[in-house]
Amino acid sequence: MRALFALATLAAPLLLSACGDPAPTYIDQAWIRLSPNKETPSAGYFIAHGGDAATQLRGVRTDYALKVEMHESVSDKGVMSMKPIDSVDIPANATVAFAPGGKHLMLWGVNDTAISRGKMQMTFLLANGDRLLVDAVIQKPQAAGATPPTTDGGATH
Ligand SMILES: [Cu+2]
Repeated sequence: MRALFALATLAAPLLLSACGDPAPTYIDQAWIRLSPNKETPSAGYFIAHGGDAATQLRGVRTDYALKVEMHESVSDKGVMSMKPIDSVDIPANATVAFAPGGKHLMLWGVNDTAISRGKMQMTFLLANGDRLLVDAVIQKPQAAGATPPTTDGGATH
């Protein structure tokens, strides 16, 4: 009887120490497809990796654009359109992709300094209170004047 009691008290600390550090949610592969003109918004993409606990992405902020929104592309009877979304579920241990044709960020007024640097820092706000700082690579549009030179014009001399 006494031996059994001793065993029970020994077991308690072992149970407590079994909890490790939970894996956090994180973001990677963030990039921005820069709009060819300043009047139309640019699009942002990334991958969210869920940690051990499910959470939600509640918004994205940056000092390097005037406004950022989360959007979802939807197809209604074959017509593509997009609508703003307030939050996105990030299930535990799952990945959620913001990718062309699906969920994406819209960024208005991307800052010239960020464009010349080729990247901008963004802050991802999670429902669990975490704020994740991520550098997004800015991909510039293909040069608009990339048409073949016409100096010869194909004419024969
Ligand atoms: Cu959009």
